[in-house]
Amino acid sequence: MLRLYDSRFSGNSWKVRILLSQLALPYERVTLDIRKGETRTPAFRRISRFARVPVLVLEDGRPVVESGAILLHLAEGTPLLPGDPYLRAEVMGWLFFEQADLQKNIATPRVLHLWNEAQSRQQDIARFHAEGYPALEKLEQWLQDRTWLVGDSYTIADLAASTYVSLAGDGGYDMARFAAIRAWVARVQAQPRWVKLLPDEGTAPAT
Ligand SMILES: N[C@@H](CCC(=O)N[C@@H](CS)C(=O)NCC(=O)O)C(=O)O
Repeated sequence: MLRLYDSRFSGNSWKVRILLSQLALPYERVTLDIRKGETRTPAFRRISRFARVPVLVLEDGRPVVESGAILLHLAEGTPLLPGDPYLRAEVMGWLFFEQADLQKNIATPRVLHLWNEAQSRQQDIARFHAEGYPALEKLEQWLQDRTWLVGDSYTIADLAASTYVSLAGDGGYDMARFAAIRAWVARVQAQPRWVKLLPDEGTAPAT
């Protein structure tokens, strides 16, 4: 059986859980506590060369690291990853943009808020916002006259890009001005078998 190493509040791990659900793939879940250092143990580093979740261990024991790589691997041959080379490149373009421009700029302020460090790290948060807002503006612009990021159907590009964007408010981003993004996130979250980050979101310490 597939085995997913994740953590409860990890948006990158959440992407993989959404896709596993949407593809109806059974898996075993191993949830680590980042704050307790469980991603940095020698045993976990043998599974994850970057000492981070998510990691998907395939049925033959080989690990796949990096959320984007896991999504690409799982979605191969399904309608969530187009077969056409140009459309595949477009999907990958969004996966790279999400990692380079959106993920860290949203995830880090969110973690600082969740860990009650926002007050003491205001300058850091402002720096992340200064890079995150222009990325959100580019996404907003793209979505002005489109339903989905690539082609005319939902793909892993929408799944990957929407996860952290949907959590941006937790990191102090004002999302009121991004109407097209908010409508697109709602469309993504209405897809069949989409799953929430947590059943009891926000009620426990971030890990
Ligand atoms: N680019 C990686 C980022 C993974 C990542 O940042 N994982 C975080 C949780 S969301 C983590 O494991 N952090 C543990 C640590 O930094 O010690 C991906 O997309 O999978």
